[in-house]
Amino acid sequence: NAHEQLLTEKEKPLVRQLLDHDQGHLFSSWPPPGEKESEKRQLLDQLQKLDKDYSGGLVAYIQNSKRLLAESRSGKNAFEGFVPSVPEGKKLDFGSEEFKEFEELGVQASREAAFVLVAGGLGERLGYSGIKIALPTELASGKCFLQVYIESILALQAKAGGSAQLPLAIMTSGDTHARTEALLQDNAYFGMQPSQVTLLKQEKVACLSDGDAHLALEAGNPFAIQTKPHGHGDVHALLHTTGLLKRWVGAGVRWVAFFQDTNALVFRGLPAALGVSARYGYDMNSLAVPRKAKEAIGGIASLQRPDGGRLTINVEYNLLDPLLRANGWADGDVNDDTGYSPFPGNINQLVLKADSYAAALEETQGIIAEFVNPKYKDDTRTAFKSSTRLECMMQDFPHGLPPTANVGFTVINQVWAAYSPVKNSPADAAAKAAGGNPSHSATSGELDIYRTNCAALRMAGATVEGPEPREFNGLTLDLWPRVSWSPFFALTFSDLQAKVDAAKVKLSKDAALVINGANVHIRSLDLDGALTIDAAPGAKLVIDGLKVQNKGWMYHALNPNKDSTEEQKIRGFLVCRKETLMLEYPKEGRFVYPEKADASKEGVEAEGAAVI
Ligand code: UGB
Repeated sequence: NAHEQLLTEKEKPLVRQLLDHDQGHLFSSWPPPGEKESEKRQLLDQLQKLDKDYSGGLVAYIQNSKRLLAESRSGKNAFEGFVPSVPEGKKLDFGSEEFKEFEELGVQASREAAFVLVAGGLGERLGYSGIKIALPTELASGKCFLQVYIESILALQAKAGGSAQLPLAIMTSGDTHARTEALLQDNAYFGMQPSQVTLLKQEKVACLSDGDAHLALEAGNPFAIQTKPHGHGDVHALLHTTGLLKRWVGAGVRWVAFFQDTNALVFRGLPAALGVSARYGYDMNSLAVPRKAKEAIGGIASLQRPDGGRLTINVEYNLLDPLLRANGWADGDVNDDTGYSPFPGNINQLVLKADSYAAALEETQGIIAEFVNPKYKDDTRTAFKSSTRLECMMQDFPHGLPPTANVGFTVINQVWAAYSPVKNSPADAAAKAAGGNPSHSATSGELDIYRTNCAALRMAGATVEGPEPREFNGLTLDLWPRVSWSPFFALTFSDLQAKVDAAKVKLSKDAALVINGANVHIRSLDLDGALTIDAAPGAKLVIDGLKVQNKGWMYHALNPNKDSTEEQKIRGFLVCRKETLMLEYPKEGRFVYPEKADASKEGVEAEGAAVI
């Protein structure tokens, strides 16, 4: 009461509610009016912000915390009473006729798609100080993740035809927001219209100091509440509270595709997954990977709920084995005769049906399946070792859907084709590899792009030599010819087949080939060295009868005694460009390279070649 005059009219009900919800400790150590007024104002401002940033407000946060903390104390298992079975979904072989058919369906469906990139996480686990979407996907082209994603969406937009500009939302956080904005602005949005892109900034939530959901004050500062990230599940609440999803639906969006910050290969699988969603009308479709039993990724399972309803959802790997054993799977989480777990691996790349998604968010206010994970001091499960907070994960969205929802998955059987994220530092990656797990490092992320491109070329009929095993940062991985092409050149497998007469293409084991240009056609190429091709959108270039032999590019393991950049350190190598044939066509026109003797008759010009 003594501080009533300090409160604005808006703050009064909030403070009253907080007192009613047992949060008196926030104000109990306040000195008398007139003392530390600016510190008190800071706390009041922060409370207002926490109230505004949580869908439902701070009191709802405290109520949700009390409920979840009580469940946690009683040891309730999130899947208690649920009976698991193998879910239904589509399994596709990368590059097969069926895969191409679904890619084509997906391209059509993408006319009515919007895209969401969750990029609020920092690269601490990776040993990188910048934002992860600014990292080069591979050093051959040097394109960063954000550029690859945006070019993929623009390529889909161009392929789908029509006048629609496909929208992209990027979820950022306090850690990544300013740098994401700067990356877009410094690079002219990588070709997108700025109006196509919406940044949604996630905010941190209040920490809780005990099982009664008392908000935790900073140690040594009774005027500040501790905060921590709420998790990537925030993306649902943000799409709801900003009204963005509703606007998209109003503008005709039917599908919303989500992806993570560092998987450069996601668009090798996403068009097919969009096609599967469109064909089967899935409310939610997870692009998934074959999962080895006990691998440390969640498994997607179909669960019979105690109320008889059905839920198809990711079950984290530590919960899957006990859940299976408790339900008659005597051996728990084991491979079947395909050599993989029957439960596909979750990789958090999701396609949601926009109208049922919007209805679910309306129903839940976007707060879906929060959980709390306190580290208890002892078995009484009362005191915490350190403060905790509520968290949420985007893949838990099916909890927000009705039991009748149509939830499935799309697995690309070739695990390398659509998933190789860059998550782990060199030391953690080496430890994972030693344990027989995928290393998911900057090294494997880059080498897997070359591998996928070479595999696709081989499947199309090209002769691709290699690979050669190499050791970088203590990981022994296959180094394939360094092939990189822009999504405008080829987004789908059919594009690649249309652009390359693969039977007449040969790459030596150390070849490097970088292609930028929507209208480049390779009729025949024998490459033993390095070739880069840059053709402007209006330049139509045909490569026909080209034989390249030059010193090319060397991928050298880093010398620990020499200076290297962070980008080089996390991959363990650098590229030494000795000699490159560079073909550059910045102007409109029709070109053939090498120039034919009768070029003038064909009305084509040859220019733009330089050897550097
Ligand atoms: N992210 C945010 O945008 N905000 C946040 O608060 C946190 C993260 P991580 P994680 O690919 O195999 C996920 O840290 O959470 C973004 C799935 O939960 O890279 O450990 C962040 O920027 C797991 O089931 O991954 O694990 C990034 O883009 C499995 O699928 C994304 O969220 C695993 O990914 C993921 O964050 C996987």
